[in-house]
Amino acid sequence: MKVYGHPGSTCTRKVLTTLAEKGQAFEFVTVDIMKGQGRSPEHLARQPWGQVPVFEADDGWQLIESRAIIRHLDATLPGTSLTPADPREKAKMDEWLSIEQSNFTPSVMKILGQLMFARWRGEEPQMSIVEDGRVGVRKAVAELEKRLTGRDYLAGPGGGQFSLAEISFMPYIEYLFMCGEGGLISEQPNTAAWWARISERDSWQKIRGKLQAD
Ligand SMILES: N[C@@H](CCC(=O)N[C@@H](CS)C(=O)NCC(=O)O)C(=O)O
Repeated sequence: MKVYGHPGSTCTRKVLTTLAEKGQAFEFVTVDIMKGQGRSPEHLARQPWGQVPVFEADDGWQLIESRAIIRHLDATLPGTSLTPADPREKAKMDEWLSIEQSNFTPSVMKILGQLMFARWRGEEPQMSIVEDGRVGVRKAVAELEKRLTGRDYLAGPGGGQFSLAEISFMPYIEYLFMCGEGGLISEQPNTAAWWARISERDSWQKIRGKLQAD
């Protein structure tokens, strides 16, 4: 199997973390989106928006969209399940994946767009956009904080189990810390303890930190 991606891409990292959790070997094909390789005709044929990641099975079957890919990998690969078996707890996992996609990540991207990408382009960050992003992140983190009261993970019975819900949040949280906005996470005790717990996993330690393609 192959993953077309970029090591610094948040969406690629969800797929790589899932594969690391499963202990699965695969071929990584770098598509250097920083150098415009996403816009090549070959890549546009795989991903019409020119984005990464793209998953390709051994028989050539392809799948785009990071959250669809990680669900498919978890459903089909051997290894510890990253999805709760109980239907209500699975629904909770899906709820969190949706909150991450619809509420948390768009606000994080407002912050990263200014404090990371604008700076890389040599532009002054627009702090009104950053503040707007902080408001959205605080709202989502307040919900994380409530959910994580007396629990270790977002979904699963009892104190919960590490699941795709955690994997979907991790790359964005790392980038909040990298651009100096980690306080949004670390100032909330349950969320901070959860982040410490999940970010020390071997799978994440393998994936995190790398920004550039080789
Ligand atoms: N909804 C897509 C979003 C993919 C996405 O935004 N990928 C980014 C990297 S994290 C990308 O390829 N950006 C380059 C571009 O948009 O040109 C997914 O979840 O896979």
